[in-house]
Formats: sequence, C-alpha cells, structure tokens
Amino acid sequence: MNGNQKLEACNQEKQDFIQHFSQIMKVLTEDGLDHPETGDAITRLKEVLEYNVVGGKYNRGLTVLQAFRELVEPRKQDAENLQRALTVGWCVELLQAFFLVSDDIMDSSLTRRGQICWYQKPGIGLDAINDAVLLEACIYRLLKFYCREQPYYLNLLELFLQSSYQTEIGQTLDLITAPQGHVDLDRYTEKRYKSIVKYKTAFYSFYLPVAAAMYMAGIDGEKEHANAMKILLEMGEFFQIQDDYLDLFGDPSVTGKVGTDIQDNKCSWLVVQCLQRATPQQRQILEDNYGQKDPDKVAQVKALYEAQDLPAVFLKYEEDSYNRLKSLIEQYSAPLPPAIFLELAKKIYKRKK
Ligand code: GPP
Ligand code: MG
Ligand code: MG
Ligand code: MG
Repeated sequence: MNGNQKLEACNQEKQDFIQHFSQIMKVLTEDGLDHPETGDAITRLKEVLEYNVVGGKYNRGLTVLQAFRELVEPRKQDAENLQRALTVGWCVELLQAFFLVSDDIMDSSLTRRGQICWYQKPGIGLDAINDAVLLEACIYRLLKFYCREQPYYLNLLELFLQSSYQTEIGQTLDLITAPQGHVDLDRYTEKRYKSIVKYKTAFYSFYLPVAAAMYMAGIDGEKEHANAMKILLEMGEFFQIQDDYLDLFGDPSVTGKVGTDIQDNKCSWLVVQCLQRATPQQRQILEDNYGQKDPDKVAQVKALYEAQDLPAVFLKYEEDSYNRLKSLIEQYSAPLPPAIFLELAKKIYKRKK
C-alpha cells in the first residue's frame, strides 16, 4: 500500500468504527427504555453516552481494530469477529470516557473535546460521578453481550479490570503528589513522574488496546505480552509527556481542553524539567507561584518555562524519544508485526491534540 491508500484505509476503518456506535447504543439501551421501572434511567444513560463517549480522536478504540486486523488470520476475520473487535474498541473508549468524566471533576477542568466538561453542565454537577460509574458498567455489559462465548472472554475481563486498577493507582499517585494548597517542590522528581504516568496513562491507553487484540487473536503467552508491554509503556510515557506539554503550550481550540496543571499543583513533565534547570531564584519563582488559581501567578510560571526554553527542550525530547521507540520496536516487536507499533507511533508523534 502507498501512503494515500494507507490513509484511505485508515479513514475507512474510522468510519466503520464510528458507524458501529449506533449498534453499541442499541444494545446498551434497547431492553431498558420501555421498562416501567428503569426507563428514565436509561434515557439518562443515553444522554451520558452521547455527550461523553463520542467526539474524541478514537485512537485507543481504533488501535484494537487495527491490531485485530494485523493479528487475526484473514479467514477468521468474518463479520461476527469484526463486530467483536469493533465492540472491544468501543469498550476501551467507554473506559476512557469513565476516566475522563471523573478526572475532569478531580482536576477542576472546564472543557473537554471542545465542549464544557460534563460535570460543569448546569444541573449535572456531582451527579456526574454516578454517570461515570455507569459508563464503566457498560463495558462489562457489552463484553458479556458480544464475547461471552469466546475462549478469550475471561482474558478480556481480567485485562479490563487490571487496566482499570492500574489507572486508578496512577491517578492516586497523581493526586497525592499534588495536594491542594501545599507546594512541596521536592516531590517533583523524574522518578515519581515516571511512576505516575506509567500507571495513570500508559497501561490503559497503549497496552490495553493492543493486548485486547492479542487475546482475541489467541495470543496469550506471558513473554509475548511482556514484550509488547515494553514498547507500549514507553509509548505511553511519551504520550503523557506530550499531554503535559500541550496542557500549557497547546492550542485549546485544537486540543479541545483548557490546561489546569499549574493551578492544580501537578507533577507535570514541565515542572520536573524546570526544577532540574532552575537557579535558586527561579526555584523561588515556583515556590511563590505554583499551584494557585491566580492567572497572574500562572503566567509567571509560564514565563519561567519560556525563559528556560522548555518548548525547545520538549522538541528535542520528542526527537530522541521517537528514535528510542524505533529501536525498542526492532528489539521487542517479534513475533508481532512491527507495523502495529510503528503505525501507532506515527499517529502520536508530533501530535497537536
Ligand atoms: C490523564 O491525566 C490521566 C487520566 C485521564 C486517567 C484518569 C484516571 C482516573 C482513575 C479517573 P490528565 O489529567 O493529564 O488528563 P487530561 O489532560 O486529559 O485532563
Ligand atoms: Mg485532567
Ligand atoms: Mg488528571
Ligand atoms: Mg493533562
């Protein structure tokens, strides 16, 4: 395939994926809507799904589909198995929606995917917590409906549960490293940073979708999974570093979200880099301005990052990381086709959103 044909195939795959959502909706809501006791709740669930599951980039969901196509032998890619792959892709998107609705409350965020955060909508507020939990429950209803009879069903269940636990542990580290109203710059180490992002982002965003496709293809060996994980966790770390960079230096009209990391006292890649380069005076600027809502203080922190040329440091890091990733792929992709990882890397490298 040449570049254009590949792009066409990718677009087609995305269209197929988006189209499958109406079937997901139907399965999740059909036998509840007319139910006299729970019909109203299902109407609410419908709104929650439409507002929070649709409208992202679908990178995670599409990864399941693409890895499935690369790993499963063509004669087993019949309509039913493809439907299952599409569904498991949507399950990853549902997990993501569950995390994002919750994360936006914890981070006091304002916007997501170019719209107001769900909990910020008038009349929603903290009821959004229950909506998030409902989104999570939908994952397991779908897996049961579509995959119950499959030999990989238990592997998928355990994978989703394990990935959720790891992400929640990562979110815990993220939150306790950023207590409100208490700045302690000593906490922002490279080591702590790596632990946070490995757990809060890399497992569910990169290992989960590829591992799900591996299980569906009958690849369940420990060694195979450990090798894939090695590459995918590295990719996940890089992805979260980009997220931290874009939080401050991205264009909100492109990322669809307004950054909050400085205000929230977060152990962001930027503050870790800043501290590694800071003079005692610069460190004092952070002491005085980090972790506070005041827009002037946020601007002072940003000015400090710019004085240290952190955007250039990031660009350099992005280059190095991509090269490191390519050699990891050479080393660890077998027996999986390297294309699975290379295509994924291409999608995230130099991303603006
Ligand atoms: C990304 O952090 C991590 C998550 C979205 C996982 C949340 C996990 C939970 C258990 C709720 P982030 O806050 O930097 O993401 P964003 O920039 O998209 O808000
Ligand atoms: Mg957040
Ligand atoms: Mg967060
Ligand atoms: Mg972020």
